[in-house]
Amino acid sequence: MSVTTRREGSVGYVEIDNAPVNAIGLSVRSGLQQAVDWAERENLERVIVSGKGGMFAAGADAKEFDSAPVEPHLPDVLNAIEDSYVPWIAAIEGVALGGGAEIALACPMRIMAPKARIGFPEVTLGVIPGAGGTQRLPRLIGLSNALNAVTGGKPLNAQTALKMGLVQAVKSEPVEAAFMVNSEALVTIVPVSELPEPAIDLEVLNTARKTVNTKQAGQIAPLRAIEVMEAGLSLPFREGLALERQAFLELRSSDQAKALRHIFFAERAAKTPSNIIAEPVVPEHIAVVGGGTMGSGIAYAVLNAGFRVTVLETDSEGVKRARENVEKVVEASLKRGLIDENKANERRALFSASTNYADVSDATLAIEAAFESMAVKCQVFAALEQSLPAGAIIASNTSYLDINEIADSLSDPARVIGLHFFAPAHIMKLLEIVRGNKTSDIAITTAFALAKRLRKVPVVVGVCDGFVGNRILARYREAADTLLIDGSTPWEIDEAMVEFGYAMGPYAAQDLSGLDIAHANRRRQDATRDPARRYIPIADRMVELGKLGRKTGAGWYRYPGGNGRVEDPVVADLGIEEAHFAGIERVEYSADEIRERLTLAMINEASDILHEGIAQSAADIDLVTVFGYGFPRWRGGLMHYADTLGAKEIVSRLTRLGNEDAIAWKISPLLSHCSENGIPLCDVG
Ligand code: 3H9
Repeated sequence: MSVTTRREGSVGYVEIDNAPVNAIGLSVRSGLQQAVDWAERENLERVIVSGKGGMFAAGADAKEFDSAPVEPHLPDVLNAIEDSYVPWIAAIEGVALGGGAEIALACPMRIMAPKARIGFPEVTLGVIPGAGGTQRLPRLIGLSNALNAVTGGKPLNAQTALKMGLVQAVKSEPVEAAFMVNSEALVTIVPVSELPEPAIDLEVLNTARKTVNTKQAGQIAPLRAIEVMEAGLSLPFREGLALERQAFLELRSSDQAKALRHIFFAERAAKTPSNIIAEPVVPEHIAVVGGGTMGSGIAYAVLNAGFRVTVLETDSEGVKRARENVEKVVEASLKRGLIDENKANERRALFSASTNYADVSDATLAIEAAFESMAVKCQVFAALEQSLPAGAIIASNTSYLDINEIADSLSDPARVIGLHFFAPAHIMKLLEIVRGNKTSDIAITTAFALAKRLRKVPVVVGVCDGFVGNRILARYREAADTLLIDGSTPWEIDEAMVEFGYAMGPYAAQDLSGLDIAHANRRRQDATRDPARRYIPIADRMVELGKLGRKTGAGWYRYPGGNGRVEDPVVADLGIEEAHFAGIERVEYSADEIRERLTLAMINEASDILHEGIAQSAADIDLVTVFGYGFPRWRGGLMHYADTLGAKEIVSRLTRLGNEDAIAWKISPLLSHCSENGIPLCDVG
């Protein structure tokens, strides 16, 4: 049974019991409907509803969203709860999200545990609250608060919920508190649906729309939520509810909702390694080699998860810099309210920096984040092998270098693995776990265990230049640079990709990370680059001119006074000049053509990556592109997006582009295979 009932005197106790998160699927809906009938049959004074396992309910079961809705529908069940002459009390522990929060709204009384959270995250799954949330919430907490809660999707803590009037009480034992409630007082509470609807406030509605258009550009659900909530302000409750239901069902089967569900479940599935069973090493003390920006970010991420950390540096200057860098991140986190002074001190207490490898002799995991040079890395790994206990895992944070070569420099290459963090390491969720030829299963499961503690999204990748993410990025940039010389400006390209859903285009992003990094990579690749492949020299010219990005005040854009960016005619001229030198007649590309070329370039490269076994599945590539490279989540990741085009269509467009440049647009064998056999890319792997 997914819902259990029991009677205690004149009080009924209803418990949602659907592990692991009490998702509200058919059996829970039916169980709740039966509980309403049971409470009336038993002539109970009141009913207390809560969730088993310290969790109220995580919302509708999103796994059911791919099939047709089956009765009883949640809005009807909740109306039955609200209309019942037996009043219900929601006793909320853990989370009450989406449909879970809507159950609570149907109860005349809501009591919340101090650490519980309540919220409406439906838009993060591409839908809107579909069981009365858009209609009851404004009546209960006012239009502005309701719009923020529904369009933002962020759950609220107990104190905020209490202040807003979303719950009536916060109690450490909500179920016990509910048993103490006076039933007579309970029946006098006006049901939420009968509260007067708030007045139409155009200013509040316009502000909500504006916020959505800037923060969630391209997403349809938040705007639809505003529309439905606005309509509800001048409609009787039941009519508003019908409108909400219609919008919910439409959105549920939309491409965006499918894409967001795909990413939601892919993220969860990624938490455990497939086909590997090995006891992970459980580190207490972690060594981080290198206290630069990346090393200190990694150190802070690891401190955040409660590990003791020692950063190793080469000299006392380095130690000082590492201390300052970590302290900077602690201060920034304090300032942003992510941690309080106590938590900051906990992190400071767990942190040390040293030049002495003997200080990490008990560390069972080391993460090297030293200079990107094979010689430096091999030296560091040799020193770590000497100092760490046997069996300790030694990881490199290299973005490009060959993990196999590093591993082969040690007597036990099985303990070597790549852990590719993304800057800022304590914020970015992606962790590429690089599996070398000889990496042990223990090293892999240790990496997964670490990712879990750090709340990162782990993706296993194979060894190649750039692994999965940077290899796709390199092709994206190459395709963009080709447009730059053949006819476009950086701002036209950026704008086209922002319209596609990226928070920033490739050139604004490069200005942020610095043009020197990509430049160093190009120099490293000089020796192995196919001489027949077109090489675009504009980025090299930028570096020659000292335009390295924001840090030098100018890159693809100029940043006068270090702030707002402006287009730079010198950069536009560079494209024209280089085209002239190369004898290219420039053409104008529309935003659609720009988007087509850049996305196809990435899809083609990603297909090769999958074909070569560097990525284990298309879903893994989706996670890499969304969590590490800003690909719009609501498009479901690169390969999910590719499947919306279809392999056949992609191959036909690539064939057309291949007439311009057969090398750059050489079609991946995997795409041809999928096209010929009608297989979606997401079914590969
Ligand atoms: C909605 O409610 C619509 C209504 O308004 C209208 C209806 C008519 N469905 O995240 P975790 C699974 S829309 C199905 O790793 P945590 C998850 O896949 C819904 N399954 O745990 C995983 O399965 P597995 C609005 C779900 O402790 C397992 O539970 N609600 C759902 O890190 C554990 O999940 C939301 O958007 C679901 N709704 O975090 C809330 N939720 O073990 C979405 C979870 O097989 N959920 N699963 O991999 C969450 O935010 C987090 O899961 C939660 C727990 C905070 C609850």
